[in-house]
Amino acid sequence: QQGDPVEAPAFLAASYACQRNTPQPGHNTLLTAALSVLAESAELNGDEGRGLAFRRSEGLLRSLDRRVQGPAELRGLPCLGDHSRRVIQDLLENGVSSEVEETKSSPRYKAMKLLTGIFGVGVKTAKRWFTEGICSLAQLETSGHSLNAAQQAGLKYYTDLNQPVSREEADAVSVMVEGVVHSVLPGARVTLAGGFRRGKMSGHDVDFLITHPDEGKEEGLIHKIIACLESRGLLLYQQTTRNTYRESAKGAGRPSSSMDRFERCFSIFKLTNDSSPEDTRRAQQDPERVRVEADQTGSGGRPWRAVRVDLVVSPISQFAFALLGWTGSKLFERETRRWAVRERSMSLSSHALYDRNQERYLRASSEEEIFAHLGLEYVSPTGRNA
Ligand code: TTP
Ligand code: MN
Ligand code: MN
Ligand code: MN
Repeated sequence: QQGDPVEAPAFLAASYACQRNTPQPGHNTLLTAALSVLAESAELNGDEGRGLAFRRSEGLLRSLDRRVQGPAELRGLPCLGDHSRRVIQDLLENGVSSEVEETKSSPRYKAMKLLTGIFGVGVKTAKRWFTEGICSLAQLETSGHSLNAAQQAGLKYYTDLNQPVSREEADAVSVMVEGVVHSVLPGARVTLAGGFRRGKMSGHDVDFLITHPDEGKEEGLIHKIIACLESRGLLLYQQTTRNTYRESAKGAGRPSSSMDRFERCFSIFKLTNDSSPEDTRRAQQDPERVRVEADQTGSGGRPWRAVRVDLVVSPISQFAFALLGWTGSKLFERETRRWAVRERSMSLSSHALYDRNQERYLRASSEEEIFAHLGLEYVSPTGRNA
């Protein structure tokens, strides 16, 4: 039973995910998938604390550079609570965890996953519907509930939006976005953020951060981008929010607040089947030709699919913070902010870094500088898959 104690390398003993390099997909996918189910189930129950505990365990296992073969190898590792250890032990010994299997097949988990899988539907709304006995899309449609615009779009494009976006599709969307942004504001910069910047091969959406090297030129840009996308018939849905961020003498706002206040747009793009990055590039030079080429039948009987796209506009002075904040993963972000507060007395947001001891903002023009301010070793985007 008692194996030799394994000396964990320093980076494995690190208890914050932002202290570790976490590549994709990791060597323990059986374990991380199982813990992810339990985390998700807790989150869908509105139990944030419990969800976070499972996410931290999952993140730790993702960062290991080898496959765990037995429970003895877990000794000395941080982040793993009793509950997670029990689940991992089950999986290592039996190849399956009854708790995870029961969770996955529970009506509540299945219904909540289905309902929150609708764009525009959060945990609170899904919970209310589930309590009323709604467990399927058909039941929701006949329930007589009035849905807001986002939810209507979410229902309409449900199948497409729940089909993962491939790397190729993300590249095609990049070409579309770059074309539009450069036509409305020459010199503006478009950067792919989110999971694709972390090197993931698929995602639930495509995230872009947009800025301009001259501070102020980016003001009002989101509306011009949307107008142009709409005139080209590329948008199926969009909801735009204006920038409400102002630096204050009191510091970088509530440290717990994860919502930022950039000009941004949650949207659904219309991506034609034949829009490989090359084809999309050609389409912008010769729209007529592609319309003809795209006239072939795709899934669902139409020659296009719906893709979720997030567009965020940042002033250049906040760009490094915005990039760090919008690259993720969500756990990596949470952990970086938690490190900042607890270990450095700083508050980090997607806009700024505030030093509470010095009572001043710390400037940065690159992610490397932010890590340096925080006293963290730099972790490249592909290592942030916690
Ligand atoms: P997501 O697009 O939700 O996640 P992801 O790109 O990591 O993974 P997926 O493949 O499922 O799309 O979020 C990307 C980052 O954006 C995430 O680190 C958190 C950040 N973000 C904000 O900062 N504010 C917000 O309001 C939202 C929705 C996301
Ligand atoms: Mn427990
Ligand atoms: Mn994303
Ligand atoms: Mn997103």
